[in-house]
Amino acid sequence: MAKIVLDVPDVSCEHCERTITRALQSLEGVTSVRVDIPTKKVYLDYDPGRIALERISAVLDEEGYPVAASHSA
Ligand SMILES: [Cu+2]
Repeated sequence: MAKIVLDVPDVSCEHCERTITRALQSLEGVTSVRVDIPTKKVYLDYDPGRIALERISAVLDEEGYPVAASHSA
């Protein structure tokens, strides 16, 4: 299991939080999603053996929330 923090600058409100949480929680291999609106960060627990970070980034991109940077947590 890996923990990662994504910088997602377009996060601005609870609507963004819901959209991102719904999109990521439905992905196989993602076990936990937490969006922090004030800091515009997404905290993720995921299994790198089941889903690649690139796939997670692509899904966020499709939802309209491009990832600016990622950091291991
Ligand atoms: Cu919003």
